[in-house]
Amino acid sequence: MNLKVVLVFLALSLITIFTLAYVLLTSQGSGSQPSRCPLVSPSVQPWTQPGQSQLFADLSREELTAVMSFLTQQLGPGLVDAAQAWPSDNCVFSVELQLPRKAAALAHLDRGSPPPAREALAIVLFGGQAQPNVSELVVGPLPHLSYVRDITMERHGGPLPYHRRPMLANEHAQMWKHLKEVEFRKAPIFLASVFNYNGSTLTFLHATPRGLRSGDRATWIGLYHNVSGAGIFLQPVGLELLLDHRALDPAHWAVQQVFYLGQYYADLSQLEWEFKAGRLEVVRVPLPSPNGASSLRPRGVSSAPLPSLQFSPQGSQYSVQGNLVMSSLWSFAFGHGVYSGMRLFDIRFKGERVAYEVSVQECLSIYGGESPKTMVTRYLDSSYGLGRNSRGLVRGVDCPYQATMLDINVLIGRGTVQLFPGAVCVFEEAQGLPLRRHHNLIESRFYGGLAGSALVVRSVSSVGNYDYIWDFVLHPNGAVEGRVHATGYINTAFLSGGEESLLFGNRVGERVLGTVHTHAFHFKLDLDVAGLQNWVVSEDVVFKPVAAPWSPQHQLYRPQLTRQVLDREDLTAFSLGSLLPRYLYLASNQTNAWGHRRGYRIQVHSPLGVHMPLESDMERALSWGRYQLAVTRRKEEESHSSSIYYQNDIWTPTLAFADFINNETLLGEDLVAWVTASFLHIPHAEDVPNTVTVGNSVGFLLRPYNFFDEDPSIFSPGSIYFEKGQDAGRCSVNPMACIPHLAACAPDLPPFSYKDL
Ligand SMILES: [Cu+2]
Repeated sequence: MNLKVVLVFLALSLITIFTLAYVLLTSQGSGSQPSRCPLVSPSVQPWTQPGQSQLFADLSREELTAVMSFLTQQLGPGLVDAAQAWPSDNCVFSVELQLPRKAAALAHLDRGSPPPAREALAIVLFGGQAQPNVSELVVGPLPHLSYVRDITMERHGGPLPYHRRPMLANEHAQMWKHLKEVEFRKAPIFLASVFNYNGSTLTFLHATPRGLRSGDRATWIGLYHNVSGAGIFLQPVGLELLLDHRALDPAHWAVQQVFYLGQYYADLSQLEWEFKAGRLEVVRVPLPSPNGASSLRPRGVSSAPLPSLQFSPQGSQYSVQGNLVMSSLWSFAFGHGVYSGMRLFDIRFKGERVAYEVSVQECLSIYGGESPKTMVTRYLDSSYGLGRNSRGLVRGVDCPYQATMLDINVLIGRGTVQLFPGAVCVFEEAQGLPLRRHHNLIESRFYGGLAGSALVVRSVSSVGNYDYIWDFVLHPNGAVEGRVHATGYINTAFLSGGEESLLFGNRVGERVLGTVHTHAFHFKLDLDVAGLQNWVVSEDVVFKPVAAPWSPQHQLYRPQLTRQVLDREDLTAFSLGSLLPRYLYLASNQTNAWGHRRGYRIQVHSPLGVHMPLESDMERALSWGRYQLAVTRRKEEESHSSSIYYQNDIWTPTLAFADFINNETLLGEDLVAWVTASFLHIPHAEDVPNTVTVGNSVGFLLRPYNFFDEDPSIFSPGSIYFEKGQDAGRCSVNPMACIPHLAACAPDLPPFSYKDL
């Protein structure tokens, strides 16, 4: 090869190298698109491994539909779709998963037995029978249905009287129709002049329970101004009516009482008559503006920057397969009861089960006020349906933008399946706080730490005015947290101006009283601490005087442990306001490397709650609220602490929680801890338009206590350690130093879509 050819070749090579370098350098410049990060939002995988259990998975659309058609066949031609049914009809009100018995579930999960039959629980309203009743039917086995078993008697100790039934859409709609078409016609001038009523500007809210004794179905109904796009809850007009709708034939319904500005009247005709005669004191309430106090439309600058985003440059560290969520540390199955809402099963840390079930049982609020609707209100939201009232969550607001969104199918109140797209979200929560850290300043210099990051599963129940955000949070140190935040609209009453009004809350609008109420939440924590056999242990400390051994004339007070095994249920029922032992844990008979019983500690995160006085005739139905914490022996017949039938008959509970506590031995038994978290809410100006989540959160924490031999988070990926003399800025030394390189890519965010309004 001659020199010329070599030079030309060299020149061409140099040009190519420079061109390539130029292209590469400029493509990383500020004006160009950065490259895409690896996949960051794991999509939901369908079931692929047949060995994995579906025991706790909610019924699928196909399963719900199959159960519905099977029941339609079995129950005969008289069955009406619940969406069209009248109280005098027979209809299937709801279908959901019938949870398997624990023994059968564990035999399958732990010992390879065949899975228990997958079954559905149907609640059927038999309004068309000679003795109208509610029946609970177990239907199975899925997918090839062959039997229907009536479990009403075994579960409730007798038939369920029909007056305890939940509300059908038609009954609800007919109540309003009755008011509009029968009652309002008795006072056209009063309604038009005082409330600007034009036929569509008023709407209604119910108080529950519906009456004053068992068998009643008479509801106090409050009227509110209804303006498109604004929450009605802050717009009471001051008029309330008591409608008796006990008769199965609405033709026999009647308004029994009318309340207006502190006075009770026989009916609206009387009010109209007094008004026309000029004898009625009134407060005219103008129609609220659509952009008024109760509107959530943004006010102020609209072009403000969006809140900061959290994203995982290396992709999310968890996966979701059907209803199974797995990370390198945790695995659990989740479900979403149509009534009871969020629940987790078979929660395992590094493959070892720590809890069989962690679930919400009830969500109660008790109101006080001058108006009859307010003073009788005790909402038990499980009867309205914590799952039924969930809806799609909004990316970037309700959950971090990159969360995995999961759909829910429910069958309730109508004969067809409803899909709530994205009503549950799973995400990693970067907590902006080290889980642990230490900067060693004494002797050798080093730093070790781990950023706090937890796996969260969330859903939100929008039950009428309020929104309850339910979170179960799994931390890298083996802790399991449950928490609920309350937000949404407060309930209000018309501010009559009477002297006593302010005994029931704060004024939050021109004629609006934010009414005092309690929030109480009940959780079931079926822990299995290193097996089923557990003990309850309390530990605390007392100061004991001791003469200093080396100088006996000096007395020291030194703290010393007290340890006690609480062996009976009566000792583990801690009433509201009583002192909880500072440490209370469930222990196994297994020991850790240091000879201590492996345990999980229970902490209740709640201010001092408020409970209904024991003298109240409704207290027994709410008796779980007596205890901030109670540990009982686990029994299948003590699966739930509340019942959906209490809302419409709160006076005769069939299975009161207080009866679970009957001094049985707790030594080496399968135990359930029941936690009440609650707070008092005195609404104030800043609850308008919505209560904020800040400060309105309660819950519990389950923490390992000698369960491990050391803090297991030392094995967590992402642990940081560097020491003096090392270059902490080098990626090979400190993984945190790799972040700028990893984060040079743009996260491949899912598109925003929302289809659940
Ligand atoms: Cu509240």
